[in-house]
Amino acid sequence: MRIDAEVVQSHNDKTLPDHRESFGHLSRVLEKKRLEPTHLIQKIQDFQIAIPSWALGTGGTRFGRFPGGGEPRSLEEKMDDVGLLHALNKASGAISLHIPWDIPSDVEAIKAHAASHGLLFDAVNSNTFQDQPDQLHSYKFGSLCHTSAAVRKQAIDHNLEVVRYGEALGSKSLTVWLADGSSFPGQMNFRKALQRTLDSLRAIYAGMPEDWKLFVEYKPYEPYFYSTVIQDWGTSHLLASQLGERAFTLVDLGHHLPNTNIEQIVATLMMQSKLGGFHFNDSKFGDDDLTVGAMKPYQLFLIFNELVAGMEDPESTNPSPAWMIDASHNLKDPLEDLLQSVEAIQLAYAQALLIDRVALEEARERNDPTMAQEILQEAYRTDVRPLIAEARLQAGGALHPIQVFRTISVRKELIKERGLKSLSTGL
Ligand SMILES: [Mn+2]
Repeated sequence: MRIDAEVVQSHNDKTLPDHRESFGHLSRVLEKKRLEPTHLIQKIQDFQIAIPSWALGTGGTRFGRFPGGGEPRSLEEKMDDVGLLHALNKASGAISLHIPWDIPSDVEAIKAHAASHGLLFDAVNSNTFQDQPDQLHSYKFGSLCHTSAAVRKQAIDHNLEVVRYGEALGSKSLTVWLADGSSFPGQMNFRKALQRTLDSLRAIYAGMPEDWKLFVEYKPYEPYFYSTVIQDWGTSHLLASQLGERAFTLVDLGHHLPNTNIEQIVATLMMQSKLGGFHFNDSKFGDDDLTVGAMKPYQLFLIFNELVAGMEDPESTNPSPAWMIDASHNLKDPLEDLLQSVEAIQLAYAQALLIDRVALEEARERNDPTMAQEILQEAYRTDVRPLIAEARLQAGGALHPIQVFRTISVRKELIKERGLKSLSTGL
C-alpha cells in the first residue's frame, strides 16, 4: 500500500482554515520573541528520524504477544510501512535494519525499493543476544565477552557480516547492543569480560570501512539481572575512547536506572565529542520501550535542550548524532505509535529551538535559578504543534497524520494485503 500525495492533499484541504488560524497566531508569538518561523520550519524538516525495522510489528512481553494483523512479512514490506509513515509525516526518511532479520536477498532491488519511498538506510544492528537455528556456538553465556575464543570469533564475524550488508545498502554505521552479562554474583570475572569485549570490538572496528561509525549502546540490566558488561554511559564512553575516533556512545532513553539525569549524560558526551546516536522511547520503570513523550515529555525537552546546545555550539566537534526510535508496541497499532513518537520528538526539538539561550546563560552566570527555570518553561509551555504541522504541510505531508491514517483505513488495507495472521520478524 502506498499513500498518494493527492490523498494527503485532499485531507489537508479540509482542515486548512483551522490550521492557518492557529499557525498565524503562533507565528505572531514567535516573531515577538524574534524567532523566524521559516528558519524553524527548515530545521524541523531537516530533522529526520530513522524507524527501526523491528518496531513495525507488534512487540511482546515475556508473557505474550498479541499481533494486530497486517504486519510486514518481508524487508520490502517493512520499507513499505516506513514509506507510509514518511508519506504522512515527511520526517521518517530512514530505516534502521537488524540482521539476521533483514538480510537483503537482492541488494539492488532493495535499494531501488527504498529510493521509491525516499528512504535512506541508517545504522545497521547486529544480533548476538539470540541463537539462530544454523549457529554453531551458543550465546547463552555471552557473545563478545565470552570465555571461549570460538564464540567470540563467531560474534565478531557476525558483526562484520552485518557491516558488509550495510555497506552494500549505503548505510554508514553499526550499532552494537550486547546482552552480555551475568545473573549471579561470582558468575563472571568483570575485568576479563570487559577486556574481552574491548578486544572483540577492536576487531569489529578494524573491519569497518573508513567512513563508518561504531555506536556502542549501554544498558544497566536485562536480560541478565546481576551485571551487564556495558552497563552505563561511562563504560560505553571508555570503550569508544579506546576504540578510536569513529567509535561513539549511543544513548537509549530506556537504558537508565530510574531518575537518572539523562540530559546531563547527553551534555557530557557532547562535550567529549562522543555522542554518536540516539534511541528514542519512553519509560516508567525500566526499558519499557513506550511511545516517545508518553511519560516524561519535560525530560525529553530537557534532553533536547542539551542536544540543541551541543549542536549549536560552534566549537563543538561532536558529529551530528544519528536519530532513531527504538520502541516496542504491545497495545497500539505500531504505525500509529511511531507517528506519535516522531511527532513527540519534533515537538521537543522545536521547543528546545525556542529557548532564549543568551538569557539562559546570563541567568546561569548570575546564579539565578528562578529566571533559568522561567526561560526553560517559557519555551516548553509554548504550543508548537501548529509549527510542526506547517513543516509537514510545506514538505507535502499530512496536517494530521493519525487522522489520515485512520480515515483511509491503512491498517484494514494492510490486513487485506498481508492477512490477519501475518507476523513481522523482530523483537
Ligand atoms: Mn536501543
